Amino acid sequence: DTWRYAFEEALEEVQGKFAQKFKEEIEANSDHEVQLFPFGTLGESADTMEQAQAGILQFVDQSPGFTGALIPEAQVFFVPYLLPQDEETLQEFFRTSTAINEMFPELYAEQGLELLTMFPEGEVCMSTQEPVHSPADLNEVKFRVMTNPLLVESYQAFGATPTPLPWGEVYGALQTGIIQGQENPGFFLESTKMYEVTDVITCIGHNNFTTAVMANKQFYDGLPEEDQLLIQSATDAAFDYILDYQAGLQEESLQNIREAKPEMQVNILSEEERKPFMDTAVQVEEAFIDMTGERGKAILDQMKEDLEQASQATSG
Ligand code: 6CS
Repeated sequence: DTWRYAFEEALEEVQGKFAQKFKEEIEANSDHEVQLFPFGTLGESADTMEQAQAGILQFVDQSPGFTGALIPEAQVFFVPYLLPQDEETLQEFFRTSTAINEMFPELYAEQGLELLTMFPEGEVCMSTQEPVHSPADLNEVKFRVMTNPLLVESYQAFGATPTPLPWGEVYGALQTGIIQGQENPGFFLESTKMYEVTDVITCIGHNNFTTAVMANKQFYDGLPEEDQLLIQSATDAAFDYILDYQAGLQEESLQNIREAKPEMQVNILSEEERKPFMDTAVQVEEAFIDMTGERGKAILDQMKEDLEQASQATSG
């Protein structure tokens, strides 16, 4: 039989690479076929999530940035400076986190989804028309964020005017001046040619783009154990593959952008310049707890514990 799998990016972008590896593993080890639906073939992220919940799709990759209404707790990934900037610690965290591997699956299950994995896609940087060296520089900047209330809080705290939009509208909105900024990991800034419609890239180390892959739960629960194990091992293989695939990708992408547009400014802010952005974390954390209550707080606390353990495991 054929399993349908949609994701939010193109085939040769990170989510597409993950999906291709997953497909390869499933097809090499079973008679099942996986049909891939890249961004744009079935609508925006909100559409593919509905299709996955309805069972029209068996698999979907949807980033927490679009899961705000469905699973508010997943917004924890938008507390600035929560995730470590050190690559090794970050990867250890995603591999071992109790919050990710035990708590989030329960929340996704309530929405009819079997959470298979979450993985990082790279450091998020801003791309804007004018240089950004402090929150004051974001004043009056209409800044596109994914459709997620906590990201709105976060960019408000950064001094901007956050404007939630689905991905498909971003390039056009920058071109026509409806917005003047957006954020994304380096590879995506390059592949989607954000440098054509913005002039400055600013990295402040505030986040790493997290995404999630899930199956329709009814479909998954109805599978024989052997197929569930097949899906688990294909997920594990794709997870390892995608972390390896990303080694050096951020720097390489920023370099390619500089080559494609030599006048592009790429600014990596200093610790001192980052400070006022870092100071907003407390306020965004509070907003997160206001939005999600006890359950959100439990996830946040667990994540902090997991991060601490990941950091200890990788520093010694
Ligand atoms: O900014 C966005 O909406 C998109 N960014 C990435 C890296 N992946 C998919 C998502 O739709």
